[in-house]
Amino acid sequence: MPREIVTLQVGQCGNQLGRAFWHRSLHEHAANATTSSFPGPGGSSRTASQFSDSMSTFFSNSNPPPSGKPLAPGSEILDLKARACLIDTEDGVVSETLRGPLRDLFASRQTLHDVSGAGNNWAHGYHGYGDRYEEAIAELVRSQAEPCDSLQSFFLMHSLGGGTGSGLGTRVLQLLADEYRGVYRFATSVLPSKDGKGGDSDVVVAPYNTRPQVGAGGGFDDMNDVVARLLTDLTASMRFPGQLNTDLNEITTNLVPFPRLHYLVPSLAPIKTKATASHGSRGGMNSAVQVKALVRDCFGADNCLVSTNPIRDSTVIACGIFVRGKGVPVSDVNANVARLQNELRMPSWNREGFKIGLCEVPALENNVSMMTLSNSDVINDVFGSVSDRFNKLWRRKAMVHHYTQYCEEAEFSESIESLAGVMEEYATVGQRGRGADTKDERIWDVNRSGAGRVLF
Ligand SMILES: Nc1nc2c(ncn2[C@@H]2O[C@H](COP(=O)(O)OP(=O)(O)OP(=O)(O)O)[C@@H](O)[C@H]2O)c(=O)[nH]1
Ligand SMILES: [Mg+2]
Repeated sequence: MPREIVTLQVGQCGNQLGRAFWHRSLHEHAANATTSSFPGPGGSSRTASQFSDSMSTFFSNSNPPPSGKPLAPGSEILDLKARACLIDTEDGVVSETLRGPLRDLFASRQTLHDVSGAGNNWAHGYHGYGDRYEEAIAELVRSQAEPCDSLQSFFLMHSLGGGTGSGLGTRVLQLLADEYRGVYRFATSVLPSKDGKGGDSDVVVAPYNTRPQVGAGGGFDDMNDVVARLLTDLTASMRFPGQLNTDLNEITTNLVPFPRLHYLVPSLAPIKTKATASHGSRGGMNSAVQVKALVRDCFGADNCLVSTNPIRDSTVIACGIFVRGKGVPVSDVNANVARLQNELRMPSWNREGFKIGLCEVPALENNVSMMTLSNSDVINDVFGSVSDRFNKLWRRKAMVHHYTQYCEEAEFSESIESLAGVMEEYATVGQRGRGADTKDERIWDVNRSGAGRVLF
């Protein structure tokens, strides 16, 4: 039986990502819906869509108000609601969601918003709004978590460039860690682009907002849809049948060998956005050739959702490979894993560090598709660039006075140390992957209640 996931979307980007995500997951479930007979008026029978087990991961179903009685899987879909909390310190984006095409999925009691925003200031989001709304957010989360039979995980969607998603989002992650110890947290974090081009050139202080967390042109819609696909693919094999089912706990356990090294870099193949939907079909290829081509794409630079060097040139500490499509043989995937074990640089203690998921239900646009999540030292490219941009401002103490209205200057130094520590740990594991065969006992030190974080 699938287990529930509660989604928290924080700030503008988080809420816009959330919209794309709910739109996609609704369509995906509609495309795979089953119908059943339900009692109609006067003892008659009628057919209607059934609230399935697989839908219950992301959605709840209940009798319409005033009864509001929760309905179990197998019931007729009556009042379908997303298991979600919509949080922002401005009201524009959340209100738009509540007026838009997805409005029936959210009750207003699932939302929490203020009016004036955190003004692109991490400290304002974390300390100012965090202190003010901590209790209310805890209550909001409880209202979604308590009705779950077996809560598996929290999804957090946010950006790291502004003030609310990054600051208040961090606060939310801490709250979840404190209050739901055994429940995994999976954060989808949109990073400011490296070169300041694209949508985030508006946020000069983005490096300040990004740094404390880690101790693109083309418009947001396409990008948000790619993120939505990633999250539906990530959970496909726990929601739908397949030859190799994986749930989020297994993914986190396998991909996060050390608690601090929990940054997972995603790749998708094919990457099909609305703009490119008519290109790139691989119809007609046999499965073995197709899977090999998808693997090649995922480990190259073009299909990686973070702009870095190709994954295949990095040290890969652990990797998840998730395939969606009907009738893809496990042997085709295993053959590629065997090849990757030889080709990739991996630490000697974790050559087996692949987690595979195989889901029979294809993604919406493609008959066969693949997503990979790599825990790799390639992430140091990204952290290094955030660091450089941070230091350019920090050396002159530029903009710091905006932050010290809400926090001590010492927090800056602590976050610098924290990020340097993570980078060093990645570099050390990466070096070991490059040669020295070191027996590292810490592989067993898996942080069972740890968080995974997918970066874009
Ligand atoms: N991918 C993507 N990025 C977005 C979206 N909206 C904003 N961003 C990026 O997010 C960063 C700004 O963060 P926002 O999410 O707007 O800020 P916020 O969390 O609402 O915080 P404040 O407005 O400062 O209170 C910039 O880097 C933007 O480019 C979106 O819908 N998709
Ligand atoms: Mg905002």
